[in-house]
Amino acid sequence: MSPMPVTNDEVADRLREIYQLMQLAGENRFRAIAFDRAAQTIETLNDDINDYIENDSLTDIKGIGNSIAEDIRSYAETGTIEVLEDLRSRIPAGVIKWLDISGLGPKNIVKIHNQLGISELDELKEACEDGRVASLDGLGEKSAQKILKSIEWMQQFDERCRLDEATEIARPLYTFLKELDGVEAIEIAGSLRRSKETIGDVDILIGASEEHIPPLFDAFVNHELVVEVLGRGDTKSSIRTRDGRQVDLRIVKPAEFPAALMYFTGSKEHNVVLRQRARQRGLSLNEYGLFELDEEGNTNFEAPIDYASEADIYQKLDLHFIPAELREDRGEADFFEEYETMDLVAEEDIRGVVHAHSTWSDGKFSIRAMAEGCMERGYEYLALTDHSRTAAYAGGLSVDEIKRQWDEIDQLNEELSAEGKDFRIFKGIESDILSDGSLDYEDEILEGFDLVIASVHSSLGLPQEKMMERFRRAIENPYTHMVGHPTGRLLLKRNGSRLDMNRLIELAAEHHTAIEINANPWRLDLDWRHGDKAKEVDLLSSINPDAHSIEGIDYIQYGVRIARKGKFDKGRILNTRSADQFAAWLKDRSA
Ligand code: DGT
Ligand code: CA
Ligand code: CA
Ligand code: ZN
Repeated sequence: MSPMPVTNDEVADRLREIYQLMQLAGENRFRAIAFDRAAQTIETLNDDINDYIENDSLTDIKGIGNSIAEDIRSYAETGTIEVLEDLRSRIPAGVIKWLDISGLGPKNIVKIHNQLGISELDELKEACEDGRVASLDGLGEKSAQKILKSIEWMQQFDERCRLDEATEIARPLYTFLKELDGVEAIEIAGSLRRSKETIGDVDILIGASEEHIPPLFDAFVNHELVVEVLGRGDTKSSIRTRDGRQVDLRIVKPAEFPAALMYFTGSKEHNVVLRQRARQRGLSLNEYGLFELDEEGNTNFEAPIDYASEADIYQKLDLHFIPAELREDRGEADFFEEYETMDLVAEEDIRGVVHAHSTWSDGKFSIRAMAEGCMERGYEYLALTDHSRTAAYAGGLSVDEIKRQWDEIDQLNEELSAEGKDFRIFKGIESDILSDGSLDYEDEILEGFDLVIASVHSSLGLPQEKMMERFRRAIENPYTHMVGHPTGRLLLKRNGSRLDMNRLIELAAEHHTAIEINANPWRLDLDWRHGDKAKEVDLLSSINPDAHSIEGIDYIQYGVRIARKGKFDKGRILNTRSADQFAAWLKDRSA
């Protein structure tokens, strides 16, 4: 049979399902993990998986051995994988959801499922309430209550939250803890420090000497935001905040702080690479520090290596300092072995606000007010991009309204200059990409804009081929400067369109069209996982707040974090340029 085209994401999803089911089936842990690893690799692959299938070169992909390669081929040829079908026939789908219950491991899941014959979340809840779970060997009433509580939290809140939500939760706790007696060092760690687009729990790390530890934990668990103490130990306490989020606080000796920070920043995969590098150098790296290995290859805690910072530890591993955003085991160790810096874009590099809406469409403020909001924040220009006419639900502009808006912008620019303000407003539009890939106005109108952002706002669910065709036409349109929020995803709410992102990025780069990094924390789209491809083809981007209000301008901070994670240097981010340079690029993109 000849293979059917599949998407990278589809293949990754199937492999991850195998991983989850294998855990529940009690299969060999390492075999299960291999599927998870393969899923991760394929999710971030720079090329189309179909090419590997056609060329019979799947095993060239790191982490894909013969057996998983065979599974992928079988999926492309038959739409199914034998091992997956076998697992599915043995384990009901409902039980997979149980893996998300904190404090309930695969072994107990299987025990409950087998002995009580239940597989739905609601059935599990009932069994916790009526004593059936408590009656099982090795579980008991306490476990049942714990599971029940976790299910209730899970049903009330998503398991993960957005980057902005986690930032807002961490900030008051961090500020509060920082001022307490005995705190010698404090940092946010975990996925929040790594700027992931969604966060499981917030991790905070403190360096303090022993006598300060108990009062610090007391202060933490009694903070006004805390509604539940999940655990309290000698080195770690976990709490639940009002918003239902978990925060872990760990306190270590000040001397151990850099190593602990490195460890608890993760990612786990990055840590694995660092530990391997340590071993290759006769050293042992763990959360307590860096030590020599003894003759048997065990950590010699009597022989610690001196360090004063994370940078010192990296140096002992023959690496330059790796920014936290990049610690995902995506080639960062190889890069920083050779180079000192990736020159990642920083918040203070951003000079202009690109992609904002006003009351002309669905924004909350006038153009003047938005411009003032930009100036207050120190920005030098605003590229206003209200919605186009097809986006009627969002107050999209008719041709007549566009002409009037242009007059208003001309007048505002004159006023600002008369007031002695060095600020410029560009005439932009966020044009819908229609179903056939054309933009929303005739060329004569499109020509009149300084900036055209082309975005999809309808029929997001078309088949991949149709979506790609729409984007191809939009990208090839000479009036399109930039693609807006390419996938249209809403984090934790709605999946994005099915796209071949690698191809889309190549197309955009070929046509000198930029793809924005939409900084709205619901979107963060372009996804940072495409950063390697973007870097490879020199894709230009712009960190765009998609602001519908003055406060919305501040979303730029999240976009910068994602851009850094996506390996963008300042040179590839258009709104780091001056107003004149930005204007010059809008006029002639190949220059
Ligand atoms: P999250 O909370 O799901 O968004 O992701 P993280 O990365 O914050 O994960 P979390 O909170 O479980 O742990 C924080 C960091 O601590 C993690 O990135 C690496 C480190 N860590 C935690 N548990 C382990 C472990 O079992 N093994 C290793 N190697 N590292 C761990
Ligand atoms: Ca975490
Ligand atoms: Ca944690
Ligand atoms: Zn939009």
